[in-house]
Amino acid sequence: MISAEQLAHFRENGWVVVEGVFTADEADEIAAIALEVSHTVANTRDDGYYLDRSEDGQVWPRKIDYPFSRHPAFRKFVLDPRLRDILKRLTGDEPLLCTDQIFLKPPRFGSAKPYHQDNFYFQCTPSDHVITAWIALDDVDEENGCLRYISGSHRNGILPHREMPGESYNLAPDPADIDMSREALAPVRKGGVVFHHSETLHTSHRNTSDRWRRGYATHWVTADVVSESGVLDNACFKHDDYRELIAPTVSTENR
Ligand SMILES: O=C(O)CCC(=O)C(=O)O
Repeated sequence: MISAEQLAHFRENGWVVVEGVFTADEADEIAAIALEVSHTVANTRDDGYYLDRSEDGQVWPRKIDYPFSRHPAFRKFVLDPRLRDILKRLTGDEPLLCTDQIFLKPPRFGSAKPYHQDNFYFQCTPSDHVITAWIALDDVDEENGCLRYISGSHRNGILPHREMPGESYNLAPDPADIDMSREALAPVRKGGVVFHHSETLHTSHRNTSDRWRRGYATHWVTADVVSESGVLDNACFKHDDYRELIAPTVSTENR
């Protein structure tokens, strides 16, 4: 599922696109459930969270936190062996799902996410064993807000992050500390996955298209990872039924 070239790209640049991990139909199904679930989230969050509106005036949460806990279809989707096999190739060890989020950018209104490093929040060691797998639920390109990376930034350590003016939920490094000459775009078709190292600088721009841009971000660790932030305390892999969920299904038909 992941070639030697793709592995080398990940090691060199701190990110890589792998197309076709899931089918387009599988992505469509999860995208539709994400919209249903987002209505519940929109009704239970405070105002600061509602950044995005669609043309018809509907308000959408910028993201759904912990989708793993919100719907059985999400659990099955993110623990799929096709995804876990690639993660195992990237770290050399069994991947464990730590936490997850679904980012929603409605047509023409989806807001930007500033440059940041995931491990600024997670504070995990060793950082090489912490990887984000961002699953495209729509075809994603420059227009609707694909991920953008600073290639090689995973080798330069964590930059200080500060609150963005008027956006207390977004912390970002000083733009002067970001080498924009190394910026690369990561367009991907629905069902494809973009993998990034926990210390790779990444961002996404506004959705200026008339299409949705939904992305399911899953954050993975290996068993040796420790954290100073508490992110592991309620990790998905600590749920009672996690082992059962990743167990291979044995067919009883031919017994
Ligand atoms: O989907 C986005 O725009 C942001 C994703 C992100 O920051 C992440 O997956 O770590």
